[in-house]
Amino acid sequence: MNQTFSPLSATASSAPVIERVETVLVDLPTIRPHKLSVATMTGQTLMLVKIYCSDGVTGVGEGTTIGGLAYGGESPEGMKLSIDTYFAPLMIGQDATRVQALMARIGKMVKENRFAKSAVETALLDAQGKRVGLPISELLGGRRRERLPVAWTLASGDTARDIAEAEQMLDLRRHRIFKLKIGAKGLHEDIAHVARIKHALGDRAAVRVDVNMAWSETDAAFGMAALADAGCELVEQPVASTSALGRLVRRFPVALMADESLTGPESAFEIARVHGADVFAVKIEQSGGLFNGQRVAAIADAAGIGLYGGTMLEGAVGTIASAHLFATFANLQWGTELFGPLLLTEEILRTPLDYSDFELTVPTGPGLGIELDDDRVARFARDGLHRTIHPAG
Ligand code: MUC
Ligand code: MG
Repeated sequence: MNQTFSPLSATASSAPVIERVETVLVDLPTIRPHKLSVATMTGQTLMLVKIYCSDGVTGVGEGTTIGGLAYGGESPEGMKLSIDTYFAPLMIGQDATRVQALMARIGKMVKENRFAKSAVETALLDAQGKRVGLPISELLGGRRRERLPVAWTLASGDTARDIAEAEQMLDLRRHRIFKLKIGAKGLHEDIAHVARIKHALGDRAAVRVDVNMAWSETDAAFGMAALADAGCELVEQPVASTSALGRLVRRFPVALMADESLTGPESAFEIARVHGADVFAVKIEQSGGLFNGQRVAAIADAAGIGLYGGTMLEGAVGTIASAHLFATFANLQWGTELFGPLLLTEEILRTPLDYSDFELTVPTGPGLGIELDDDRVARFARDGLHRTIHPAG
């Protein structure tokens, strides 16, 4: 009775162990300013974590945020500090093959820190996949699709420029689903912006909006009705409060998607319980890792809630970790927005990702199935503190 079961103590002595954990901040410029209601980004900081194991296998994971601390409670700098100071000592010497058990060990000693946990879990899964010769999607139960539809976010802050950008994406056959970032300007101005873009694109493209919680409930009631009239098919997180989402859902002929309210399985269950959304934007970082992302998807499926593969504007590593997860979902009714690497000016992979015919190909190699270009990473690694994020306005 007093004997506690420790999965880690069952480890065979020959099992590979974690020898070293390294973190680095990589600052990359964006191709244009990316304007959200919470911040304007002119660059993105990738927090990369590399795990070195005693069998010579290494794994890589990534954490990002949006606008530093403007989106949530974690920052790339904070993730680096947490991993270096608190995660790494819990990991060194532990069996590298028992990913869930090791994440549970970390979970006991580290509360919250969902983004950092996602980065570390990704690195452990990458290493384990390489070790056993399987892509991460297969470690997660097996992929159901090889390619994922990818939306693009129009967020230049200028309607004519957004229309030109959308036309270019259609011509290139890169994207035909567009998410518009609104909420920074007045309600009427925002609605007119969306209506102009939808009018210009017509049936050639789907138009959705993300308000990033900027509206009051009254604004949202007016706004959702007007957006539905303008031909917008989905409104993402118009308000901050989950109960307000529940009061807005199904009142207007436009789907309502939860994003910021969704912080892992517990919140997913709560939103499902109050029927607070039509769609969940699942993000590996917001969920606290890939396994938790699977749990969120299972809750959505059970509740009849649609699924969308979300992004925290990750670079290639976080994007492909997300892609492996989304490839396993039974339902992915609303596609994905895994365009993060395309928003950055610099390539950090040896072989670039395959974005073609409106979709992203999920790599088939072991682990993540991608290879970092270490020289490129070193070139953009932070040396001193760069300011890559500018406040909204
Ligand atoms: C968000 O809130 O969804 C996703 C796409 C994008 O442009 O920003 C993110 C964050
Ligand atoms: Mg969002």
